[in-house]
Amino acid sequence: MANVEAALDAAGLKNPHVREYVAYWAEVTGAERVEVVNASDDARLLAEAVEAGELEPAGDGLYYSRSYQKDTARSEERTIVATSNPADKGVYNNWRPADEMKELLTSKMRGASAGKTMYVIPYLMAPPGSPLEAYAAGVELTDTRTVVLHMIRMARVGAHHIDALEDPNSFVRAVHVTGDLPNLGQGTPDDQRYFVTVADERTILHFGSSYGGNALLGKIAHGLRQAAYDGWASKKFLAEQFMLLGIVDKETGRKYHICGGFPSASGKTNLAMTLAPDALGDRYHVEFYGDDIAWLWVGEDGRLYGMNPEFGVFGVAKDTNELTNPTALHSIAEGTGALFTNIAYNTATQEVWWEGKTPEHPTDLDGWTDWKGESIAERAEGVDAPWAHPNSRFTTTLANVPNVAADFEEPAGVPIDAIIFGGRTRDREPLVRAIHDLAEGVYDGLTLGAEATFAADGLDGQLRYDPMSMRPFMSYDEAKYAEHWLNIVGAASEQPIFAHVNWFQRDAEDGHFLWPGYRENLRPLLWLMQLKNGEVTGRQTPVGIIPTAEELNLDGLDLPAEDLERILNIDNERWRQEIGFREEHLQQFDGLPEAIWEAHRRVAAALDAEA
Ligand code: GTP
Ligand code: SPV
Ligand code: MN
Repeated sequence: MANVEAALDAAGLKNPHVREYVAYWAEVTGAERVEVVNASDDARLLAEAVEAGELEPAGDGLYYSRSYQKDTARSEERTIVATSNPADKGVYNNWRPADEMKELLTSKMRGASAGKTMYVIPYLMAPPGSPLEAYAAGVELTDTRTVVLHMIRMARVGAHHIDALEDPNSFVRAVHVTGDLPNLGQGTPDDQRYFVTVADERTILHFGSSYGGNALLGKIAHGLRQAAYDGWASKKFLAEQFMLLGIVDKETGRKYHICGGFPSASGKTNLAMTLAPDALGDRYHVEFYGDDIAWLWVGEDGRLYGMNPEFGVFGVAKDTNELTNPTALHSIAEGTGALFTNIAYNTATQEVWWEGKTPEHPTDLDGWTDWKGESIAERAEGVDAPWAHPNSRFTTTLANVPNVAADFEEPAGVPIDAIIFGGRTRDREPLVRAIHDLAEGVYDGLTLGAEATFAADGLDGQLRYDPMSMRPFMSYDEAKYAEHWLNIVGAASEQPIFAHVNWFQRDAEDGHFLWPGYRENLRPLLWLMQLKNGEVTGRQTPVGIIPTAEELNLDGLDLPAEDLERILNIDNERWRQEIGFREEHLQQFDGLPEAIWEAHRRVAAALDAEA
């Protein structure tokens, strides 16, 4: 059994509530040792992980790891938000009673870290000094060293973050126990994994994975689920799966800030890290603030502010290359300390590769292993499975991103000019449509969706709705969530403009993307800022304001006229079908604010009038 007191003393960790919490879970999990972690322990922990074979060197200051083959992504079905109030049950939060879940998770975790070290990771999900700092402190306990190394990159880690709390008992208790991965029945009726946030007790209990958001508990369990609940309970803020970027107009000296939600794997990281297209680079500069989470609140001056609570990026590797996302490549270059998970690795040369890194995979197969660790050269004839897992990722700190904003750690946050939503939609959704009205903007967010991944998942043309891109992170009743949105943003003295964007419309015949996407995505955002400034008027449609072809800055971009025509128009018939789907979707949410229904009826009536 671990000598907890001695370990905490040695780390100078004095907060009595933290000490009690660590001692309790050390006893439950049966960990052999306890070790308190600070960010300055990174180099030693990396060396230990390499020595233990948990990480492989992947070039100078770069590291590679593989997760267990059945543990490669979040599992929404196994994720639960528990409270003691049945009224918190929503459609997406898989609500369960807090007592039942604490008992179940305690039984799963009992003795499950025997023989292992329990790392104590004090962290902060905010820049120090943030007005929301009180909601940002946490202590993760984990039995996996690579999780610690990820946390050091993704959150601000150090004992000082929790020793000086205003209320010493106000920190999130985040317990991660990996479990016996080969024997957890992942994806079977006997699945043993549970990812539980006990939101009204600010306690997170995750069992049965060591991957991504299942295991790095500062990120989505705290930064999204717990924070969304705290923001609502306190009536103070919103916590959303949003990217956050700045656009500097070097000609006028003005700076704009845009945040917005796209469902998982729909382009947040790519948009936030984007560079201006070459032809526009002399005038505009895009600044990176965050790629996955934004907390939003109304500041003392009455404006809406946003900040990224994270310290790093956990980005999708697939299709990241010099053309699509050069800044992402620079942020994981040699010397950055980046970690790669589940991509392909060359055991002889220590090189890494993923689909889309280069147009073709390396031709010399010598030494190459796929994400499962199997030799590519020795693959059976006809096997052409991807070398990297589709959800393979890179992990790097914000400071490594070349276009990170100079003020990214500014505790005051940045004023928000626009809130955008974007799904993966192959038809119907134009390149951009702008919305001035708050209720209609919130309505648009609530009806955000992406194409179902598998055809069998839904009806033809029907989306998998993902309100505000928060479906997997929703922690309380959706009707109350909508109301909270109207209240928070409605309280701002200067209203942000809303917009819906779509980079993924395809040609019905040959399936090509009608819009080139990536760096070109700056163009519709520039139009949106011009619209907000009253410099352009666009064209009013039943579903929002769409740019005219003349208004969109297309300098240096060669786009077929018929493709442009398609992405700047709406298909009334498809939209009227969509309205029917939306009605069913929204009816699930009992007690939705009347303002949302009014927006829905207004849009529906405008479409009918034009039919
Ligand atoms: P999570 O981290 O899962 O929340 O994902 P994300 O929303 O940050 O998505 P990300 O930016 O990583 O993009 C996911 C995938 O979409 C990647 O494979 C990108 O290459 C691709 N993608 C991103 N932007 C565009 C675009 O403008 N056009 C096209 N065609 N693909 C894009
Ligand atoms: C997502 O799935 O939206 C992610 C990755 O950002 S994870 O942290 O695993 O949730
Ligand atoms: Mn995400």
